[in-house]
Amino acid sequence: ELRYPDRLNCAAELLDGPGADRSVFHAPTGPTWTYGELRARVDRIAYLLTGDLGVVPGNRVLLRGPTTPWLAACWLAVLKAGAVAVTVLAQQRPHELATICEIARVQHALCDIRAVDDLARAGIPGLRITSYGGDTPDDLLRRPTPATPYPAVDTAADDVALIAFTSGTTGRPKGCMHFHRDVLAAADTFSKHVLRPHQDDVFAGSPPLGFTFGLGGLVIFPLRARASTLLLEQAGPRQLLPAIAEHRVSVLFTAPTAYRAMLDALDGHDVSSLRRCVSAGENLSAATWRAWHERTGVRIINGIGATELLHIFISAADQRIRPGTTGVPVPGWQARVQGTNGEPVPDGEPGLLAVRGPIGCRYLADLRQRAYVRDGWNVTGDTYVREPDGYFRYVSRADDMIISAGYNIAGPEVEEALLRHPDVVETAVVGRPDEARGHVVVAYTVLRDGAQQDPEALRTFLKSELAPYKCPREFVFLDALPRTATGKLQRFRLRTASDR
Ligand code: 3SK
Repeated sequence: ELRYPDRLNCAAELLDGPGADRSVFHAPTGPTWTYGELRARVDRIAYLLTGDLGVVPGNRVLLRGPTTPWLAACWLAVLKAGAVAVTVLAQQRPHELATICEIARVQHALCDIRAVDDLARAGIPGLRITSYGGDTPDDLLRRPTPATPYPAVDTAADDVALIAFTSGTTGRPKGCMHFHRDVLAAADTFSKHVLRPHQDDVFAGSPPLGFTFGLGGLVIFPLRARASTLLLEQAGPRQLLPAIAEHRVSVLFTAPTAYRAMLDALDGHDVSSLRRCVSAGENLSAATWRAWHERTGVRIINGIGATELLHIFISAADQRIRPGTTGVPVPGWQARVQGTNGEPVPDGEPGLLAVRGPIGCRYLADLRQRAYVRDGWNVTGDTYVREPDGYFRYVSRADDMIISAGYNIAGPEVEEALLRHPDVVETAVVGRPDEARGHVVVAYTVLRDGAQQDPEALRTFLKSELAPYKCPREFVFLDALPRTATGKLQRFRLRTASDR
């Protein structure tokens, strides 16, 4: 069981420690920061927050900008000053930002100068925006501050440190509140027991810091391990591959789609520095796992996490990894598969995934809390099978099940089979309402450049991989699949397209 002192400021915990001259942040442009430099910059920002800007403990501070060392420093400073960080995604548009500020009652924002216009355009009543990274004298980073260390605000372990917003794949955003102790608990469970980083590791990856997958993988975990991290503003597969070689990245966080795209572009890139590769955000197919292993020798650590629970709670490491499954509960977490009323579901049969552990879902002023937390278990909205030996295998999001002519068909299972076809880059399989069958299976598919759009060839291929009733009746070829700002597939948009 994890135990933390009653009074705890997680930013101070992450920043303080030996080795002030060790590297912490690398960026493609600009010098590497040491832990000592980071601490001094965080202290300057914390002084400004609680001085010039009038922030008091408990105030919510919106953070917006590309992934840079300064954004990470602002996040740490907000927490060190006892305020609450509300980190948003660069892609979020003015009306979404306004909703988030309304729900979280945000009154202050620290914003990269390059992202200020959108935020200002949102016209959020009472919001004081302070920019950083510009060259005017009122820029956050140009103001004078005391040279002495900033004493961290004496927060309680269960004071709120951050509010992470999730829109899921649809609906009004929900703010998930996380405590100071939760930040350390995410590191002291998944990172400590599954990832097991060491001080010489260099972390990098694609998820933005506004997504807790990125916040954990690119800031919290490396700092907790006194390792360093490469913060990339542009972190698509085309930027990641050369960056891995140049900075000798050893721990990579990204999503299955990026692993597939990197496989296509791997030739000529040196990825021999990689020691750990983590995949989350979406289900990782066994085909992608095997292809990555074959080409790089690295066994991808698959995982499932949730913004509600901060980070990953089911995963597996090293020889315990079983391709095609997510893994087992991370030490400190419990998981089970249950029915819609919480009743047990036998091993081998699909049901709803429910988990509990050191971090829980706490939506800010949102009645959907009652659906997510039932009898002390967090019901994540994923359908899973628990295998008799305790491994958890992803089936679908609870609403991705297609019922066609009385058969239950899991869209992701059909997708996994289609992805084994050499011409298929991405695919999403959904149900289209149909009078005779209830639903029919439709596959929205992105093909490799130059590949022929041949539904019959794909159907013939699938019939050798799957029971015929699971094979799509229809194929729709697209240039790209609709995704949320955090890269999650928006199946509902395809479903609505299918309804027409
Ligand atoms: O989507 C996930 O699997 C995830 C993983 C880590 C942290 C947060 C999330 C949503």
